[in-house]
Amino acid sequence: MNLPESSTKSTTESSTKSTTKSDSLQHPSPTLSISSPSLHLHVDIYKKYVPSDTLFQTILSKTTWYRVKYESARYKNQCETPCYTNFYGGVTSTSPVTPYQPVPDYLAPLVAEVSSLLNTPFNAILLRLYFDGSDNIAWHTDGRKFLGPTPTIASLSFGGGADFQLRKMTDCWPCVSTSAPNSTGVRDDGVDRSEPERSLPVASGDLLVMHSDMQDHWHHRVPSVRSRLPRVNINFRYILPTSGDVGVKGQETYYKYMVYGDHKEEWRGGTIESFKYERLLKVKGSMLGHVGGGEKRKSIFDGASGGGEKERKTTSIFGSSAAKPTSKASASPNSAAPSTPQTDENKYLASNTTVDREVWSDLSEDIRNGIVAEWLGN
Ligand SMILES: O=C(O)CCC(=O)C(=O)O
Repeated sequence: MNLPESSTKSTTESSTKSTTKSDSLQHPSPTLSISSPSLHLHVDIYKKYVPSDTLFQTILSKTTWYRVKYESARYKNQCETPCYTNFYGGVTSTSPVTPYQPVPDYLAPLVAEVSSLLNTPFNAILLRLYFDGSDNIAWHTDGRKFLGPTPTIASLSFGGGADFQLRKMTDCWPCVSTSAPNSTGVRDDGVDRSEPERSLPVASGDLLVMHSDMQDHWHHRVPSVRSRLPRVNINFRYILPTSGDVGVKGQETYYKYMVYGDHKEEWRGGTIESFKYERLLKVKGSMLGHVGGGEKRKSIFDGASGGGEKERKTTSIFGSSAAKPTSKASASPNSAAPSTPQTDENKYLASNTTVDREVWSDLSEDIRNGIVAEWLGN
């Protein structure tokens, strides 16, 4: 899980700080640059990009958090995101997406600063609160058509440290099945096992930037870890204004999966459940340092709280309009494109035309696995 020397350029000298920037934020050169065109791996890390934790404290005190729930209309069960989230911005404040949350004042200077640093006018800001070590985000790619083919994704961490993990994919999407390896040792789940996973530790104030074509070749995740202190991640993305309806739909997807889930009307009406950090501390604070348990609670199906909550049964968020196979062997082997690996996930998607691929790819691997397993009758 270490970076190869050949693909890693480390810059340890202190960087030149711009005199035209605000006091709280500086414009350094990357502390670490990983640039490997052959591996399609392009990551820059700016250690301590935000040197003080004043902004972290402001975010904790001001941000409203959602634990997004997706309900299955058919089975009346629900799944939840594995961390607390919110989303600001989008293509434009006058876009058809309503209600629209503008970037709040306390984040606007940061967005301007990171945009200036990376020469990208970030307009879609994803916030995540990993309250304790149980909270996580599963393997995924941030690649979406409406972000363009080589999106620059900036990821700023505050609070507890984390391992930002990367795995190389032969097929970034889809990526779920577990069929046997072929003669070259590559499984058709799309994971390239000939390349070791990478793990990049990120600490409070660190800015990690992924760029070039890596979203087409690498998944990333932040796994559960025992006893992690509260951690906030701000993810900066740029929805191309030229992406038209696809961009608007993408923006809606972000709002759905970061803010209101299947409860848009409650959100509009102001009655959807939301959380302030203070309240979470009161309700869950005493559990800090005692929950987590990494592997034990890695599944999103374990529920939102640090313990005590009953396990939830999870079923398809799409209402399972796909025809279930009568047996695994009979699951329409020719229904996907010839070049598409015949994974269970592909079979599910091939027989379920109502699933929006963009929405599907925004789901975490745990959720997708659960849906496919349910469809298979496991
Ligand atoms: O928390 C992190 O560092 C990563 C967040 C992430 O991967 C995402 O928002 O897509």
